[in-house]
Amino acid sequence: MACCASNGGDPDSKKRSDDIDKMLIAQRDTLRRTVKVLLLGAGESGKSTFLKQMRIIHGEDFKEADCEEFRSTIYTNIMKAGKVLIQARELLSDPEIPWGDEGNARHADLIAAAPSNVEQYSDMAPYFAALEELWLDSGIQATFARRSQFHIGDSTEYFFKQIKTLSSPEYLPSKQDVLCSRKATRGIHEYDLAVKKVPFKFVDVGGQRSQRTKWFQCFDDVESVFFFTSANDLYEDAFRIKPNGDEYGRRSREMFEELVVQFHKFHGFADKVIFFTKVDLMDEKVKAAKDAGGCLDGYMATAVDDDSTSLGDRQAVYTYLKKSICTPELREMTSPRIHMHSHFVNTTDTDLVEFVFEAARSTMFECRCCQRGSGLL
Ligand SMILES: Nc1nc2c(ncn2[C@@H]2O[C@H](COP(=O)(O)OP(=O)(O)OP(=O)(O)O)[C@@H](O)[C@H]2O)c(=O)[nH]1
Ligand SMILES: [Mg+2]
Repeated sequence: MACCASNGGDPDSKKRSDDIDKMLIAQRDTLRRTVKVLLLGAGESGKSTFLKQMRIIHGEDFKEADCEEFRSTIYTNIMKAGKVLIQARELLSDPEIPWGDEGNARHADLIAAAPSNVEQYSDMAPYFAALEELWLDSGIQATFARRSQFHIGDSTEYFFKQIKTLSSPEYLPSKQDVLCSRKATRGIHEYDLAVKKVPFKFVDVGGQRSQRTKWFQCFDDVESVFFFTSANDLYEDAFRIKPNGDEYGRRSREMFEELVVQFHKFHGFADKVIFFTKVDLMDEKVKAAKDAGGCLDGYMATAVDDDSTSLGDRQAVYTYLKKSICTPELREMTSPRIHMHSHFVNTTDTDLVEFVFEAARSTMFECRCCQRGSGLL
């Protein structure tokens, strides 16, 4: 298809026109071949972290200047975590948590009064020493040990452990720091890259309640949906480690169900890959439960229907969590046209994400080739 009329015998115009035609054909070909992947799931389930990994592994890696942009996010993350710990220590009861050193109460007052959002080093500098002292206090450590009872960022320990490095004016976030930093996604973010010469378009949408209305705007031409859910939160819910029962599990199930049903209705075929994230945090708990002979912090595995599922049996827990999201009813409802696969992953581990994405990618392409609907979960 010629896009511009060629201008008589002018060879320059003719060449320009031919070049534009070639470019348009190439663009159309790229568009046709592009695999659009939608990243969906609850807030903080690891979608943006996964996208950062795609960028590191297959895209334009983070350079020093890119990492620098995360500094203020990291300052803000640690400041907010400090405030949460101070407040939680005061509020938690049964038993109450005393200060290890009463003298730290004045550090707590300083942090409680500080602004939550920190832009630059000079704004953060007056607070590093207080945060460092607080983190070492046995009262704050005891509070942190009870973090299932309140909400705190999953990278809190990671950043507090290196607060000395963070407090240097020369601090430059590493790639791992970038992966562990947390900023909620607002709006819709697209990222294009090529994997083994196949163009991919990843679409990252915020998972917090206010952002979820935007999900359905992104459904056009989607070939695959990667659904993210935190294995760690599902585990805490399923085994009643969290005080509010099956809240996270129920919400994740409903979210996934709605997604699958909507897709089934409007699109028919589309892969679904479920990523059970934060498996590193869950594994710590599974191990602790195993060491304690199936008990964890006094909670028993009473909540699961299947008696054979033990809190301390990693494989049994994985199977249980898979079934809890992709329920037999859902599979029945959507079979045989929807392909579902699942992976357990620590999204902050680049090697693991590379491995898991490769597995997901090759299964996706296999399924696409044979176009058979086998529920692979
Ligand atoms: N330990 C651990 N932390 C993780 C993992 N995945 C994500 N995180 C951390 O969890 C926090 C939230 O991750 P995000 O990728 O921002 O979550 P999101 O799903 O994009 O959240 P929204 O944008 O609000 O929808 C970040 O601090 C990540 O570093 C994981 O597998 N293990
Ligand atoms: Mg995000």
